[in-house]
Amino acid sequence: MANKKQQSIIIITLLLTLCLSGCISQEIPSYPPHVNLKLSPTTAKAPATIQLTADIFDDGTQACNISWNLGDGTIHYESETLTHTYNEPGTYTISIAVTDQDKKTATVNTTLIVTQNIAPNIYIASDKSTARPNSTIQFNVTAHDPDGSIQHYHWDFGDNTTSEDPTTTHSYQNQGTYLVTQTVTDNQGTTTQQSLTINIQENVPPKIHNITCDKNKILLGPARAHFNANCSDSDGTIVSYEWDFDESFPYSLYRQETTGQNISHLFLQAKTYHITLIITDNEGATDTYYKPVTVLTPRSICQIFNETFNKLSKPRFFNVSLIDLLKYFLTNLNLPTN
Ligand SMILES: [Ca+2]
Ligand SMILES: [Ca+2]
Ligand SMILES: [Ca+2]
Repeated sequence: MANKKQQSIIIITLLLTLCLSGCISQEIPSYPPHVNLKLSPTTAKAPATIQLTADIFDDGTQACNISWNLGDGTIHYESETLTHTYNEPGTYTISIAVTDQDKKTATVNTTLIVTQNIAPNIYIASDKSTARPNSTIQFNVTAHDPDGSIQHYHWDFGDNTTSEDPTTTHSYQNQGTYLVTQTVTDNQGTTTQQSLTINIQENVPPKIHNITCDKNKILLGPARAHFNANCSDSDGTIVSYEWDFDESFPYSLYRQETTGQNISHLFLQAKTYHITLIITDNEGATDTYYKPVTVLTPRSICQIFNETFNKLSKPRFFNVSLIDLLKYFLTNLNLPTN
């Protein structure tokens, strides 16, 4: 019995050994890799920077080989993650091929749509287009991005100075014409520009061309005369006319006018008045004009005639005709001619 029992144990042991050894030597099947492909972001505007991630699962003991085709002619190897920029709008087919150690390959495709970015709209303005040196000019920009946001403002004032503020002020030191340019940049890096011109000019002083008088003959005093100042200011307006009639009497006594482009004056003395007019433009520049006006009374005319007659007649009375005498007299009167 014992021998039969021992024989049975040996047979069972052999059978188990044969069975186990057959099972171990059987080849374990290899599966191809499994790939999850992810894009971030999934939609974008050009230029679009996309992050690509491949989650790879494989039953092998060695790393898989990776081959990317990014759809715009770019081929990339090895890396499971990468970042790529698509500069042009379009529909791109992105594929990744993963091959395991057993040469089994999994290929995954996905589609990326890159749309056209819309450039920002822009409008710029200044509070003046012509200004004086060192005066302050205000600049404003209104910008809008229909499909994004404005990220950056940049002023170029044309005199090698810049500003990054949307609303700003600037002054120019020198005369000249300056091209001012604003550049706005949206969140995709697309820019839009607009320019305007600023002229910087010095103020042109006003000019008194002449002063006319309504009396072109002898003014008998007391006599009233009317004066008109012919003036201009090529780049502004004349804001004041200040007259000085060289009057020895206080103006307040006779309520005489001293301002205005057209003015009248009551002359009370027989003498030569040195009239002065000063005009001022809207920026404070002035011009001055002098006009002599001789005022004579009948008595002073006779007095001057007598003095002239005596001066001429003493040495050579008989050589001087009456016409010559009158010519000399009138010449020396210094009469107003206009
Ligand atoms: Ca495998
Ligand atoms: Ca945009
Ligand atoms: Ca002026």
